[in-house]
Amino acid sequence: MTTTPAAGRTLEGLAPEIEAAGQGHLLAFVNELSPGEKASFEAALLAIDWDALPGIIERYREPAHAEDPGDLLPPVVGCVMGTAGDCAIDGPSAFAKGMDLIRSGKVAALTVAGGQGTRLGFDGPKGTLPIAPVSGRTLFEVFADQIAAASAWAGRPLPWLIMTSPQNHAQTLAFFVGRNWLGLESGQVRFFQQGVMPSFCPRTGRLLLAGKGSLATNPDGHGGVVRALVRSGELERLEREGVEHLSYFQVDNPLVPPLDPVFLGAHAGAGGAPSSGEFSSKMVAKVSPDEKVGVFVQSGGRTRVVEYSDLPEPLAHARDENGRLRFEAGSVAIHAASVAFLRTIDRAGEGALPFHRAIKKVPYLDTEMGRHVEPEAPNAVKLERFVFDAIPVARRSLVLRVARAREFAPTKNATGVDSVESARRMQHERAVAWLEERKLPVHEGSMVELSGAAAWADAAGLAYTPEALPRAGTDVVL
Ligand code: UD2
Repeated sequence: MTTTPAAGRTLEGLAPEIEAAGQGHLLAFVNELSPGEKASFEAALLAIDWDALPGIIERYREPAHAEDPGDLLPPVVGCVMGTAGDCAIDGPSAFAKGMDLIRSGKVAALTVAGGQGTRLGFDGPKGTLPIAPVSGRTLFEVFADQIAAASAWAGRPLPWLIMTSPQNHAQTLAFFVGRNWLGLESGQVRFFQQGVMPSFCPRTGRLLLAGKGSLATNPDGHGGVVRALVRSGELERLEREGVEHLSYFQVDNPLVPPLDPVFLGAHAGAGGAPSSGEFSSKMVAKVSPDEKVGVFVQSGGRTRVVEYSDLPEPLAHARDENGRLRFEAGSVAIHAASVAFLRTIDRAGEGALPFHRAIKKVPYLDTEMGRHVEPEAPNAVKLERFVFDAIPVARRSLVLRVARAREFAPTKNATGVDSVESARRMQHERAVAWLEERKLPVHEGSMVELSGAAAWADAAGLAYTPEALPRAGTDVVL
C-alpha cells in the first residue's frame, strides 16, 4: 500500500486526492503543525496510494467469509528419504545441490524482525533477547554465528538481510553497531524497513489520526517483505549480485538452521523434490489441535496456509483412521523463495498478497471534537499481509516435513508454552541429541548448547570437534 513518495510533491498538492478519497478530515489540523511536524505528516501521507485506498477500505470493512471446511484437504507433504514413512526426496542429491548454492553465493539469509518483544514482556527488538541456555547469546547472535560459520566455509560473506519496522529499526541497528556487527562484516548485514498500513474505522471508512500530524498505523505484516525488498532496492541488488534464493525465517526461533542445504536443494528441485523452485516451506506435525501455528491445506488444487485463528474448529480437531490430526501439517514459518519469484509477486501488484483483517482498539484523535479517545471496544481495522500467501501463487510449492526437536523453538511468551524457558530447554535438548548421535558423554545436570560452528557443521555434514565436552556440573558451549 505504501509507495515511495513522489519527489517534489507537497501536502497542498496532495490535498485534492485526499479529499477525493473521502479522507479530508485528516487535514483538519494541518495549519496548527510546526514545520517539522508538517514535514513528517507530509511524508506519511505521500507514502499512501490514494487511488488504491478507497477500494481497499471497501473490501476490508466487513470481515472475510469464514473458510468453507468442505473446500479444504490435507496437503501433499514431501520428506527426505530415510527420515519417515514413504518419502520420495533423495536427501544426498538435495544436500549436494544446496551446498553448491551456498558455496557459489547464490543464497542469502533473510530474517523478518519487525515485531517487538511485547508479548514476552521484553522491552526491545525481539532479536536482542538473550536466548541461548549457556552463553546467553541473543537470538540475533545465535543466527549470526551460524551465518559466520557458513560464510567461512563458503569463503565469501553470505548476505544476511534483516527486515525491521519503523518501531524497532533504530534500536536494531544500534544493537548491531554496538556489538560490532556480531562478528560479521558490516556490509554483510543489510537492514531494510517494512512499510505501515493506516488503521481505519469500519463504520465510516475513515482513516484515524493518532495526533494532529500523525496517522494511526501498524506495520504491514511479514508479507510486507516483498514490497519492502523492492522499495529498499535490496531485491535489485540481489539480482545484480546473482543471488537466486532467499532462506527466510522468523526472528523468534533459535533452533532454525539459517542456511539448510537439504531444504535449499530440495526447494531448487533437486532429489526429485516436487518444487518449481519458487516458494517452499517447512512443516512439523502439530502437537495438539490448538497449537498456535497455521496449517498447510490443499484447496482448488493449490497448497496454502490457513492461519490457526481461521481454521474451522472441526477441522482443527479432525483425526484420520490412525488417530493422527487430519490437518497436522503445522507451519513453522521457514521458507525458501527465489528472487525471481518475489519479483513476479511484486509485479502482480496489490492483488498478489491479500490483506488479513483484524479489528483492534486503536486510540485516536477525534477530528470533530478535537480530543483524544481511548476506545473501550475495538474500533479500528488493521490490515496486514502474510508471506505464506505467496505459496498458492507458486506453480509447485514444496512443503517439507522436518523434525520439530531440531528446528522449531518458537519464543512467544515469557513463561509456559512457546516461551523463553521452553526455547532454552529445546536448545539444550538439541545439543544433548548432538552429543548422543556422536556417542559423546552427556552429564545429568550440565547444560549444553551448540555453538554456531557446531550447528553449521551439523547442517553441512562437516567434521567438528568441540573445544570442551560436558563434565559433571559444568555448562558447556559445544
Ligand atoms: C506466526 C505464524 C504462525 C506460525 C508461527 C510460528 C503468521 C500470521 N502466523 O505466528 O502460523 O507459523 O509464526 O512461530 O505468520 N513480523 C514482522 N513484521 C510484522 C509482523 C511480524 O517482521 O509486521 C515478524 C515478527 O518479527 C516475527 C514473525 O514475523 O519474526 C512472526 O510474527 P508473530 O510473532 O506475530 O507471528 P505469530 O506468532 O502470530
